[in-house]
Amino acid sequence: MKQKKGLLVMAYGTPRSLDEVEPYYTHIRRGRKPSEEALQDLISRYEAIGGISPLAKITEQQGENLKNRLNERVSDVEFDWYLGLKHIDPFIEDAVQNMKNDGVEEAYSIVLAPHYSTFSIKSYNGRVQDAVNKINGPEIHSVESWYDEPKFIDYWVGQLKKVMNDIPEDEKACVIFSAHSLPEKILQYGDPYPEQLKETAQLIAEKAGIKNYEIGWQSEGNTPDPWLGPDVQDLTKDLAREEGYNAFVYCPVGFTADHLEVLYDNDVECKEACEEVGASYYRPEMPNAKTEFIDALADVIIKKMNEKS
Ligand code: FEC
Repeated sequence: MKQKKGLLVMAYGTPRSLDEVEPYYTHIRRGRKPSEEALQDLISRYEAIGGISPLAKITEQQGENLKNRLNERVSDVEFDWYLGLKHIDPFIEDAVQNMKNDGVEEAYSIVLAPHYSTFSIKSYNGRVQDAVNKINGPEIHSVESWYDEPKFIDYWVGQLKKVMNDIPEDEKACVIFSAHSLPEKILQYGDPYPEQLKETAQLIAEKAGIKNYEIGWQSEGNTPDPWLGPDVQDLTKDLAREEGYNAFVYCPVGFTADHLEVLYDNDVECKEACEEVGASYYRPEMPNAKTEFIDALADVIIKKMNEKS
């Protein structure tokens, strides 16, 4: 008989309607309501990408497909999957409680973001362990990062090569690899986030045979403290003016899905920066729930299972 195990798939979460934008934004701001101006600004960004983010649907498909792929590949285990979100229900704590209610004794968890930071993965995994301790819940083994997972690198190599092949010969292109910016203070604590992004970029660039590439940070928050830079839009303008690039290929490898930070911050704002300097804009497709990417995540979970045994 197959052993039953839980699979906790965690992601950022997104409002499912414009009415949910305010509570969602308040949660991101750790309980402080945004000003009316900031709220309207966020609503207008959702409107610009079609009214609402496709992220909720994509996260659901990623979790479902990962569970199915693991059940195909691991013959003696049957996984049930649970969705745990950072900033909207079902929250991470709800997922841990649901596992406990269903009698799950052992589970694996993964965040749908590749790079480890105290601000991101550490806080997801910390919430998992706090919830487990509180309800004496299932034993949960949490993945910390998967930024160099070979099939994940291969996914981006494939997409990048497709885009590079279509760039006309008279365009001098630069690839910009990026992740979500974080407050610069993470550097004081030796946070591995910037190094991991650098490594992801190097691995993809080497395998795709890309010489002209840079690393940038995007989507920085609206707070007075300094954030990791260079910001991708400033970088675009500086590189066009100083190095003569007239095409930019954006690879937001810190994210896995089409959502606001990609559909707006890249496809609207970076595109505007390109237009300002007369350069062409390109962006490879995001992993979403594509088979090759889901298989990479299955590898990550299987490695975690082997680590334990
Ligand atoms: O709805 C959607 O489609 C977009 C979802 C979304 C994703 C996402 C990923 C990350 N964030 C990270 C860090 C921060 C920090 C702040 C912050 C603020 C926001 C706001 C929205 C938002 N984030 Fe986000 N992020 C997404 C959405 N994020 C909306 C608030 C408005 C704004 O600033 O634009 C600043 C919080 C503060 O005020 O103190 C920090 C990181 C990731 C990638 C890892 C992950 O997915 O967890 C890191 C998707």
